[in-house]
Amino acid sequence: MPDAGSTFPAPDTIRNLCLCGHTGAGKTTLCERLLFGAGEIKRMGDVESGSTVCDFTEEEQHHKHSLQPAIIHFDYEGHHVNVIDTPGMADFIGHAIACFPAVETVVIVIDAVKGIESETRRLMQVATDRNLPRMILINKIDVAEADLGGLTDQIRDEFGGECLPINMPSPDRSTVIDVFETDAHDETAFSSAETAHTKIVEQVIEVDDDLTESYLEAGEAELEPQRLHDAFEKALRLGHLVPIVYASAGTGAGIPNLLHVAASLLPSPLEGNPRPFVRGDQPLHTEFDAEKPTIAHVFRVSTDKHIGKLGVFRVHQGVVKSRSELYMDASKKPLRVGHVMRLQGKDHVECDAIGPGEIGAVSKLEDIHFDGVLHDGATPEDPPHLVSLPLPKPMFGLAIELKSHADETKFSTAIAKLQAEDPCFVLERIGATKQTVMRGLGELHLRVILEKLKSIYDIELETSPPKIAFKETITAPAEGHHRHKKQTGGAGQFGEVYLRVAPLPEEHEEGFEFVNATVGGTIPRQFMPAIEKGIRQVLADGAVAGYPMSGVRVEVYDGKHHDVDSKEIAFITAGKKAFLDAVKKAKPILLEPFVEVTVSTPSESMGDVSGDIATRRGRVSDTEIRGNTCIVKATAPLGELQTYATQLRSLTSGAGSFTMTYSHDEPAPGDIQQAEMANFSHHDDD
Ligand SMILES: Nc1nc2c(ncn2[C@@H]2O[C@H](COP(=O)(O)OP(=O)(O)OP(=O)(O)O)[C@@H](O)[C@H]2O)c(=O)[nH]1
Ligand SMILES: [Mg+2]
Repeated sequence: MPDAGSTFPAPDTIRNLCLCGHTGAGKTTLCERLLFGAGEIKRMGDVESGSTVCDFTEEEQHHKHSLQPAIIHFDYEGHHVNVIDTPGMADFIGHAIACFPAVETVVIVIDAVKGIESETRRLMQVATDRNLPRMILINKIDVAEADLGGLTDQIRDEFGGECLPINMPSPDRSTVIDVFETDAHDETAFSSAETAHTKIVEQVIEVDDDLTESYLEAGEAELEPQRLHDAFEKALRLGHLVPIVYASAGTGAGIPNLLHVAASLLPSPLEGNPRPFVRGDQPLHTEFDAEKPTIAHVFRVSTDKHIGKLGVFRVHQGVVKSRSELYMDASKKPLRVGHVMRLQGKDHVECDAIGPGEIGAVSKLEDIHFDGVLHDGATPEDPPHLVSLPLPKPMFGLAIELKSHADETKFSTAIAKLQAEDPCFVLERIGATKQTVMRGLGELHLRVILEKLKSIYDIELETSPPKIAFKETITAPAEGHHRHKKQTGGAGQFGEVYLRVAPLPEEHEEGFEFVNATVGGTIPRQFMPAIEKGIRQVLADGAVAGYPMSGVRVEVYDGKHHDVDSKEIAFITAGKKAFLDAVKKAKPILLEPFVEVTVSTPSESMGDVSGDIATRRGRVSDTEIRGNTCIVKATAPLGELQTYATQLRSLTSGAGSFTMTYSHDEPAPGDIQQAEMANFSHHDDD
């Protein structure tokens, strides 16, 4: 219950949902319609003129696509509804997935004309894996060529018979007819309202034995609406039902029904599935109770031009109050929460408190970060955590250099901000190639980052395809030996090491194992860390071509020491050289990274695209034609794809796009390995 001075909605009146789906399905336009329908805005903006509430950044208005999540809220039928509009382009899909922990329902929006697309599938899968209730929204029903009946069948074929319409478009598609709550007999655009009603009721009651029994005995008339409602929530929670709804953000058809479904039918926080919180390795059950200690998960960090860093969170327990103190993860430093606020696109509405089950934001907290948990600090050693969602791993890289070195400090501040905002953007210094590389999910992703660096931070970069970061490994067991002896003036250095190396399986987590198998104190225990240190230096710097080495087990089995001359430094050198000696005989090879690429191309270019992938040592694993678009899936060496963006543009007259994620490592072609190894020389340092 709200305490004196703080007002927030009761958890059973809150609904949180996110709209996600393939780019262009109409999510941002739908949000505009929802706000308009709920009376929050007086005029509807549109994506073309850049006047929507959700696509409010300069980059979004320029590209006419959402590039980051936007949060809106409205009240409807006595309920407080939060909706997250997410970007649908594959390059920015990490942002969409990152919002899943904040909502009870994932609404997958499908374009009625284009049908099921690549991101539709991906998002359905992630939401299912995460055990989140799903709803499918078929948008653009106004478009005459849309085959609504055909698409509905296809959805049921592909995603399962649990996908069932809870409303149906009218024959002229200007409105929709509810078929779940009312036993309608109106005419519909396809199939019939009666059949749809029977199907949905029968699907829902299956989750409740008593309800099934009374239905079989007395028919629908005896079903109490509340019990049917509870069964509906349960069916959603279990994934036994995925409701399908129809709408047109363009004409407004189906929007009143969608508002009603969102506000009153979809699960409240109390009716949703519990999130996988843990404390240490124990599951932690959170309760939407304002009196309990605060647990709020930060699912997004953004930078606002006027108020700076903004942490957006979802409260899973307790309350986040203005002017309070909270802790972030295991940090012992208290965070002073200034004002908390609710978000409406770019606007912030300040309030006293964000209650349990709600979504809110806090500004000016430098220490807040993505995927962190805000809590009251009662158990600092064992703070609550949310099991992280697997986000796509960024693999598309660009080597960068600052045009002006005067920008260096400015650049590191800007990059830190961009990284905090974007869970799928990384900047890394690759020791082996001495390059600084930025990585993202695709070419457009990095292009937008370069645009932001220029427009917001006034920084310009030179970019080039990065050199490939190979990895070294061994493929056979071998033995190595080194006796290090040095006499410089008075004190000498002495250490002797015998060791064996063997390849480790690819799945090995660290990729390195060090075992002391000496007996009888031939090498005193205190020198083992020095030997390991020497070996780790080789692992980091490379043994045969200057790339980091992994996948090696090392067993030190014999050696000699000297009471006076054996020092740490002597065993570091002996370990290093014995290891190098062994690696030379252990059939060392270079591995190159392979990625999984998903290319979307107009169907007529499919042959060219597949042929081109083959010339890049790629293997096509799947091709699928959807309307005029073809999706080609392949695995290929990352090194062959560095300039792929340009090539794909020319193959498809600019219409193709692709994304890639890390797949696995494979031995590099022999000629490349030989050239890399021939170019490498050790700088001896003893
Ligand atoms: N005919 C018609 N056009 C629509 C409808 N909804 C959206 N559009 C148009 O479809 C295009 C894409 O709409 P958006 O709302 O930007 O789509 P989105 O899903 O937000 O796209 P991303 O932000 O890229 O993920 C725009 O030109 C809209 O005007 C609809 O119901 N009917
Ligand atoms: Mg959008």
